[in-house]
Amino acid sequence: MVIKKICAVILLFFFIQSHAQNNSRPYENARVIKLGSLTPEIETVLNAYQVTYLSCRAHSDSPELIVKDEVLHWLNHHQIPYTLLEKDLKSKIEREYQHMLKMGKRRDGESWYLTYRTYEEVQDKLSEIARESSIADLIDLGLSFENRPITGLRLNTGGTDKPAIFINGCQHAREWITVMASTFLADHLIYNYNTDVFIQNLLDHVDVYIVPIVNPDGYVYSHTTDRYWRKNRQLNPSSSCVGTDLNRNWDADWNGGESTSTSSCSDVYVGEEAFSAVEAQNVKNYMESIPNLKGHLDIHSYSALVLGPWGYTHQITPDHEEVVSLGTAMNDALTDANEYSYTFGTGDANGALYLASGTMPDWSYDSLGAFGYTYELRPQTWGEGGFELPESKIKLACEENYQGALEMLIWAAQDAMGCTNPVALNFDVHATLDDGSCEFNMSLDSQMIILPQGWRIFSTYIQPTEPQLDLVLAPISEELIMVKNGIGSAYLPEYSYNGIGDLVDGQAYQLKLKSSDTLSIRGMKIPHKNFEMLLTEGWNMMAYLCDSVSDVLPAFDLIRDQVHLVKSSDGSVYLPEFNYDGLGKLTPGEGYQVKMRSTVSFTYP
Ligand code: 0X9
Ligand code: ZN
Repeated sequence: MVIKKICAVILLFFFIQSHAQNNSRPYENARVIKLGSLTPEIETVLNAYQVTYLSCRAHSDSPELIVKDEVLHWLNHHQIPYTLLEKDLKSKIEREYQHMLKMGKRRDGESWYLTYRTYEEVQDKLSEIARESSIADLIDLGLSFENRPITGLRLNTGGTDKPAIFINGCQHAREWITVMASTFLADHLIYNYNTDVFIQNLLDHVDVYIVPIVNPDGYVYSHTTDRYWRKNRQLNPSSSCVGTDLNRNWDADWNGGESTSTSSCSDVYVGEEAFSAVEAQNVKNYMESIPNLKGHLDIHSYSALVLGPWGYTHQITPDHEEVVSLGTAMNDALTDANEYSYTFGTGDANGALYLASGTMPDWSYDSLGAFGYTYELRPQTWGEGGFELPESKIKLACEENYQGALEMLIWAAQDAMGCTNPVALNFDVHATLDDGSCEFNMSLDSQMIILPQGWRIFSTYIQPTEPQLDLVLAPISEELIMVKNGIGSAYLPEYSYNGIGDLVDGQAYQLKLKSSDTLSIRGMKIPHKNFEMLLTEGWNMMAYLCDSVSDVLPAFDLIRDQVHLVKSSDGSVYLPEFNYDGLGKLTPGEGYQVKMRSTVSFTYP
């Protein structure tokens, strides 16, 4: 009786064991080889045997392949040269699983990065990070084909309109290190925010979105059933082959023929159409909703590369110089982190990789205008572990990825940082956060003008250093609806249309604000006592050029016979003909509509 029970327990144990993890099963008697050379004839035969291409190079000259003995026999028989890279793939995968079993329970702090983690463990980790941090929120990008949540973190320290970057791992299921590295990135940015002023400053300038697993179904499948699964798990109509290569399903040269296939059985299957893969569609929708997205990192493995746009053509982008400078900076940071050499390139990275159509970062660049890069993390070769980077190297890869990503944060932050004081000489209209670099010329003057909501006629006694009207009004551009001059030209900030051009000394302008604001203008004072302005017959928009309030009557005394009326923003008028003065004072910052009986030259007394 007791023995029976023990046997049952043992059997149950093996049953659970064998069902919990079978991702090595397809690799019974499988080996990895590197082919000497690949001809179209050989390729046809290999495809018939359904070999798995590890480097996923559609037309690599010497691909790395997973093969069974029947393929080796065929190669031997035809004297086709190859080198054996791995003679027992199954044990390699099983060893990795044993490591997860042994180390999996140690989850505290840095121990989490000692072994690879399941989808559930990653979900728990993200929730825990969000719960414990005040700057991180869980984000929900929708569901996968098999209804698993695609989840990530948004790091936001407050404020709006900040530049943002988006980082994702695991478009390709088997690239497990990318999940570890992107989780590590979120985890450590958040931790360092509280301890490191530099990181604090960076995160105060840039929002960071991190989604470690954009392909949950594939990732789970690579843990439970097939360690080298690459695609998602979407069913294909009228085919028994499952899955679309997410990184071929984006609408940038989709199905363009570079490392692509229209066969649903291929590892680089492009899908029915662009965004036919549920996960690509959902992640796309989310990315499109991020305001101000400046950069994107799509984390893959393996090869130790940094790839900039474009990946589908050898042509260079219009931003090539900046693409290269950021790419090189990131590549150096990845390399320097642990003195492990990474290579940067655009296109096929000078032959280090291959061109690829329909990839995610190319879509980010082409459709969102965000600089999209691919990282291929450690190792460089299959010999160093391939997709199964040894657990002892997980932390190293994570640190490299962290340093590389930091360069993108610095780059994105620089865009936002600058001198935000409009009165400064080096005022930067595009800066949203002041970096303390403002320089002031103390011999210059400035005028503060309080502007109410709605219509108002304004003028200044300052000759602005930068007279372009849109620059003069940049500090209030958020509130500004439109500006008109006396001859019917307009400046419309919403359309970035400046039909007025430069602010003209002595002229007043009508402007309309959404709500009241204060404008400060810096430059040289207009010497009003020498400043002659022409008041033409009919209506004029006249500036007030003195820096203090003065009475209306003496100001117009010399030309009062030619003046029909003077009117201010609030409708008060001065009618010399009737000796009626509803205006009283002329005020700096205000402008006046003046109707003349004839043209005269006028100077403020
Ligand atoms: O083929 C891919 O999708 C990526 N490589 S992987 O081995 N992780 O599958 C590379 C895509 C980017 N390629 C270029 N920018 N050339
Ligand atoms: Zn990949």
